[in-house]
Amino acid sequence: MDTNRLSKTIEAALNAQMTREAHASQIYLSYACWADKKGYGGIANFLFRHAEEERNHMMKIVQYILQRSGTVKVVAIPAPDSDPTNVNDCFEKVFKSEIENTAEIYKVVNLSHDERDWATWNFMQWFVKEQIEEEALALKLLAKIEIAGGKGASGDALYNLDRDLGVTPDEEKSAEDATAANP
Ligand code: OFO
Repeated sequence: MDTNRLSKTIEAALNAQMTREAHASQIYLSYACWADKKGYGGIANFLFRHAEEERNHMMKIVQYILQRSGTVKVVAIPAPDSDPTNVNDCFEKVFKSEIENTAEIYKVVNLSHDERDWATWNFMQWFVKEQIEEEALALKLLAKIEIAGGKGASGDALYNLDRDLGVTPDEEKSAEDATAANP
């Protein structure tokens, strides 16, 4: 008896997304190591924490595939791109990577919709919401570096930015939780 509750197409798409989340984790890990080596301890701390978050995203998909009695295929993770050239470049790369990941998540959502696989569609909504927050967080990074001087950020501005990011929370507040008193 076939107990797999996932179609072959959905199973393959979920496996691919699982590897993409692992790839995202490696990207954050490599940028964190780059930042640490440059002496940006706060930025490194922020990126190390985010590498962990992406790893958690990967695990959610692993668990979901298993829960649906599908097969998880653990494959090689593509290497991250080259190191950033400066902090501005680092944050731009982070934003680009999140946008690309959102596009891939939407593809899985579309597929599950096409197949009327509402369990997977529902599961993927967590990721859709998470990406709103992740993109907002990445945009915040870009805004901060812009204030600190963009590509030319240095001295006190960069020092303060680095210190700030060391204590920046992992999660961005969701717009859904906003109220007039607490926007
Ligand atoms: Fe930053 O993304 Fe996972 O989902």
